[in-house]
Amino acid sequence: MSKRATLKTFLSLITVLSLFSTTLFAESLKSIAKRRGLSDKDLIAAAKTYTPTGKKDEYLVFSSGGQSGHLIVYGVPSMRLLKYIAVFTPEPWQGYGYGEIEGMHRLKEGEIRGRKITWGDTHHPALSETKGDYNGDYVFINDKANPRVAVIDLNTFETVQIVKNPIFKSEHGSAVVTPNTEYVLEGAQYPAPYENKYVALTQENFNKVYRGGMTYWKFDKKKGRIDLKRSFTVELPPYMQDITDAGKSISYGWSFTNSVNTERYIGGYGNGNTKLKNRLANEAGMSEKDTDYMHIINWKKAEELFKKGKFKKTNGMPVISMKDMVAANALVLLPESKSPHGCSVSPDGRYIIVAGKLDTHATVFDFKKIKALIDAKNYASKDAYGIPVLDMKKTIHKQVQLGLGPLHTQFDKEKGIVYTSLYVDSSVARWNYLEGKLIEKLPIHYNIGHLITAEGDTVNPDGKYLIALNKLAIDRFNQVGPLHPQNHQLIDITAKKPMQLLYDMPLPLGEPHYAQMIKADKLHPKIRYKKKSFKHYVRPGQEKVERSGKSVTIHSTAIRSHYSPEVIEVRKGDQITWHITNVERAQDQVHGFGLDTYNIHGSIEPGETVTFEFVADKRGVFPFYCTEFCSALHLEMTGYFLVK
Ligand code: CUK
Ligand code: CUA
Repeated sequence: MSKRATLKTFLSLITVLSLFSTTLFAESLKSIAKRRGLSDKDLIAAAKTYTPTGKKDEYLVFSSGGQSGHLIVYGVPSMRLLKYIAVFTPEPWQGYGYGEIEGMHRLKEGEIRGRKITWGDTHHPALSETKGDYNGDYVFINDKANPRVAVIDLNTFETVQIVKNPIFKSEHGSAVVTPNTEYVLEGAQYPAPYENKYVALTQENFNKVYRGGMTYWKFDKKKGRIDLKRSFTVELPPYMQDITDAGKSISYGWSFTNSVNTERYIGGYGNGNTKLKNRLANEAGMSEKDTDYMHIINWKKAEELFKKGKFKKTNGMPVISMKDMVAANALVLLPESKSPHGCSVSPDGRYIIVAGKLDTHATVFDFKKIKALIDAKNYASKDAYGIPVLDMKKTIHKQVQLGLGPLHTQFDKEKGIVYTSLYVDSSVARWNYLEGKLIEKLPIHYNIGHLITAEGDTVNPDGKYLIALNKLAIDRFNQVGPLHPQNHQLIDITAKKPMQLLYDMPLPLGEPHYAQMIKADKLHPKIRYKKKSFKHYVRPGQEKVERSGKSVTIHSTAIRSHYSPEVIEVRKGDQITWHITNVERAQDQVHGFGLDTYNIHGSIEPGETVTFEFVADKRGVFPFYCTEFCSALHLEMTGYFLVK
């Protein structure tokens, strides 16, 4: 055949093949849809979320891990899980709490009053911000149960600090950052005495000694750590402070915190009485009044008071009194529909949207009006603690009927458009808060708590995707016993109308509350550690075992596929300090280190030096080995630790 004829045959063959393959593909797509019972809508949803191998996600979500005490990272739109970051809870794979000294130190740092705490109730992650936009440097997360806040460095996705609140006994409005991450906010929840003392639960004591509060943890950006010495707390009444947001742009310098139980109801079960009799149960007693209070705090002024030394220390925490805050006109209360939950500041900082769980409305407050009243000291009344109270009517921009159980709100790219979760209705409301108009509702499954949109709480929301963080899954997944996974539902919000449900993702790790969605290209995590950045870095060839009395220090290296040294002999009772440097440079070449029955496990990442400390308190022969399948000869990556 001539060259030209070959080409001709080849071309016609390609045409036939491509025709054949399109019909084949079209048919098979149809037949797959038929076989699996998929509608056209389902196929579109699949195409919008399916992410072929090797392709990356546009956004990353940092979700609280609820009672697991971890932080969960997943991608959008694929909804693929990427990482559980160990924060308040031991996690062996990452070497967090199993002998690796970094993780041990973190958990030690989180001990409260000498008690080791190995769980946390994480609710609200907060990505660090610059000028009100996520900068991708850090993420903070709170522990509601044991009032603590953690700092996670997004260079390594590792927890680098845990601070504990020395005066709160629980917290909730946290973690929240101010627009330049000047402060990380932590609001108390269940009022209690600041001191760690017994104070009988009488109404009088409750009113006088029990307290709420708002802590402003100073974040040192250079060090990447919270600076305890520059942090302070504003004393608040024993109202149950709840969700908090920081002001931005025109409301910069202020923070807003909802509350419930401004009735200061202390419960009907006291003094061993388990019968209700004439007393009300908590849920009724705490929602007797029609309104509760939003706490409006000028943290810039509080900062000035702190710097002037206008505080008293309790358990080492500087506390600025309500009296001093009121005198500085820096603490004001604003009535809001009773038992509110969400509190969200608009991207331009002007509006604060509050949704009351027991009210079908969302209220849009206008900060301009609030500020004018505060500046003029135009107050309607005072509460029992002498804190001025604003006239609610004078501060409202709009009140919009959305449905049953409105909770949290996030913002769209388009001005005025917001999304509010409706817990009781099990739906998401899309509405316009500037015009005060409900646009549409989308049913979700089921009982939504928080919802998030892409960068939806920043000065520059992206819109695009919405995720419903549902509380119940019920019948959405295969049954796995009475305890079900959580259900995060991905929703497409690019069209003006309607919203489209795209994907259900089960999350079997605690009950996440809030999450944040950040553009993936804002994150620049490292691939390997700089070996020299570790004090105990071990250079290959310089491995050794040193003894000084009962202290044995092992300087060892790990590389595919051996540890050096491989055999280590010590005496019973020796105090062991074991440094291991992973001298690998290649991406993802991680070595594990597990030691038989000593409850020691670690993760040694490329370039990293990890240190283990323990006492050789059991005699015997203990194999150690690499727990990551790092190479073909990974099983051979082992050694013996002998204790005589
Ligand atoms: S809270 Cu759980 S759904 Cu802790 Cu933000 Cu509202
Ligand atoms: Cu190193 Cu397996």
